Amino acid sequence: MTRTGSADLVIVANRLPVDRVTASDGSRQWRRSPGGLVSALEPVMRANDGAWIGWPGDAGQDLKPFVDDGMSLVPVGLTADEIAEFYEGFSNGTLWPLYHDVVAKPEFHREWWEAYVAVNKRFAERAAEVASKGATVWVQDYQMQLVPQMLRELRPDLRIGFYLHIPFPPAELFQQLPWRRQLLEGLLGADLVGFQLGGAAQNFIRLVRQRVGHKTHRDLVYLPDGRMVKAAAFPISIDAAGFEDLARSPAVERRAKTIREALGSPRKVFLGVDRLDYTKGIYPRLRAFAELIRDGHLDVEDAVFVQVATPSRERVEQYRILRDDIDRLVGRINGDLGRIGRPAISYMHSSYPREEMAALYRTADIMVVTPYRDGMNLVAKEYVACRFDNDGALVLSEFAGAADELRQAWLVNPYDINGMKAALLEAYHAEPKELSRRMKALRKTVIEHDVAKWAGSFLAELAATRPSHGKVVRPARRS
Ligand code: GDG
Repeated sequence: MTRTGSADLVIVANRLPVDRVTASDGSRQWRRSPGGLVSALEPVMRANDGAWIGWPGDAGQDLKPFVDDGMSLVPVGLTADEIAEFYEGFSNGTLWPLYHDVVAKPEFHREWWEAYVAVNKRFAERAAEVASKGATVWVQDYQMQLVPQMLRELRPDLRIGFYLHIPFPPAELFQQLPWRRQLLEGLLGADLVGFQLGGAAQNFIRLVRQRVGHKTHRDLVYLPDGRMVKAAAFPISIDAAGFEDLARSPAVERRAKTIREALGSPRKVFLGVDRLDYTKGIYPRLRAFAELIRDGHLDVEDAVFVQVATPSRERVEQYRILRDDIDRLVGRINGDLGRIGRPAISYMHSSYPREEMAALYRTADIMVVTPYRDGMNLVAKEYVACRFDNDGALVLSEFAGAADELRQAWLVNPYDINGMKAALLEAYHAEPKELSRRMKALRKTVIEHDVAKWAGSFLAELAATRPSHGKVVRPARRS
């Protein structure tokens, strides 16, 4: 019999919402890592004696649970081998490329799978210990797909939700996975499985019918034991008001002005902001921009492309190759097309505080978001939230989940360089009236559907899936 804990709401995610940092006096401290998920869940966590289970981000330590700023945090340690096999291996070398249209080739290794099973088990056991009787547990993302089933076996009294932040692939691709059935069964441990888009939920339902043989009807799976599992779309969003407030602050406004001057006060600034990831389509977007200069449609005196690529998964081979490819491309473009003090591309491989991101969004006349495949893409929504003057243009890939909602963007196919060139040029020459018409509509969507609404609707739906079962999550208290 597993001991039960006191948390009425438990979040299980690969990472804790804090980072270990070394202070100036050499002591190790926790720093809250800002992110939409944390800020959306914080109020509801406080109202429900919430606990967050996750990996602290470095090897070996098994730290005691602790309270940070009113939130109970439960660290799960990973060994160096587990980081290599569970995290860099199965999560980021197998599932990530497989779930993103095999943009890169997924690798299948049995040792990686075994590590994935072992780590998911550890997370499920921790969740079983901290959850109170009848509590709600919300499991996050592709690193944790076996947790719902493992947890249900340990604690059938719980109400369990799962949310996938990345795309869920069509059956034709998912089928490649040697452990396809185990992953589907893992997810079916949840009462509600949430996806970014309706198409992903349908892919899941179809696979469950074909591969596991359960009866399904529309968005429901009927299990032999009488339990039902619902699969539905909950498109994630951002703290839109928080971003807008930041963008309106005098410090950010001043910084945006300084950035533009430092760039040589060009007529128009193009901007890309991404984790340095092969799914994000950084390469074709820079090529499209460079060709516009080479062809004489744009001039480096008038236009500059600022690309921020945040370091990511640097120990994974494909990410190292990508970094070299982008370095080489930027070097070649600037070598061929730049003039003294006027590079065509201003490239930063670095991460910045939130204020600097807001200042960059304020500086950018044309935001370019061109992933080959993306679950949602929050950068596109953050840009829109910061454009309170109703100006600025968004060029957005059709293959980002965000394209489903942000219809008034200039939508592009990142595989079609000529199409992208035409859209970049159109956005560059767009009249203020056209920009304002589009941006107003985009802003309405982003402001009305923020991340608090996303979390609230998922939790409400989860509570409704088994109304007579378990405790009901209390809504966040308004401050
Ligand atoms: C996954 C899915 C889905 C980036 N650089 C810096 C920085 N960022 C912030 C951005 C944005 C976030 O990171 C990136 O979110 P995205 O949605 O663009 O992409 P992924 O990291 O791939 O996220 C994605 C998301 O999960 C949520 O479900 O939308 O599809 O792949 O918020 O602003 N933030 C700071 N400095 C940086 O240098 N402070």
